[in-house]
Amino acid sequence: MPGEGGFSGDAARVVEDRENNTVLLVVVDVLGHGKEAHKVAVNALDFCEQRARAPLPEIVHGLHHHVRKSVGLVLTLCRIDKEESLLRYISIGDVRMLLPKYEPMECLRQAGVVGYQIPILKERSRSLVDGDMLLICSDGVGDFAENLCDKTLRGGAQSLGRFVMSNFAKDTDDALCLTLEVLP
Ligand SMILES: [Mn+2]
Repeated sequence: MPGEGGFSGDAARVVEDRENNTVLLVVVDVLGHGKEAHKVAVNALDFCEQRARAPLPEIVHGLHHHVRKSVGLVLTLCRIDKEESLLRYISIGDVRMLLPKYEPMECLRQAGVVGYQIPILKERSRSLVDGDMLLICSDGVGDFAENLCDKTLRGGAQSLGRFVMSNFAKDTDDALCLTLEVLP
């Protein structure tokens, strides 16, 4: 968000586990803005990275207790199993995850704020195919789904991320878009 000295309460991390052939993706949006929110966001990502091999509900539960005394956050946490070509995820609050390409879908989110109140966590899954694109966006990114076309999707994950951020990032909130492409 402009005027926060470049500090963002939105943050993402990708943790690759070569031994298990999995990738953990974390996107958090901490309530509030600026330096303080950024500190909590980095702390939350570190927490998730340190537990990268734990079951997803366990990570979210642990994080809920970990940030309880600071400020709340919303998140999408997912793990991709490359061997099974499977995406497992938990999404709490307003961090959208979309797979716009084959069998387009928006992943289900549960209401709640990690650190304040979380629901009974439901891990969901969906299989991935080669060429699949995945976007995980904070609510600082406006609605772009209708503007995704073959052309924007063909350019790969980086150009898709750039397209979304340059056209749909709001200047009233922090904004983050993590994009991923499944390569054969
Ligand atoms: Mn936000």
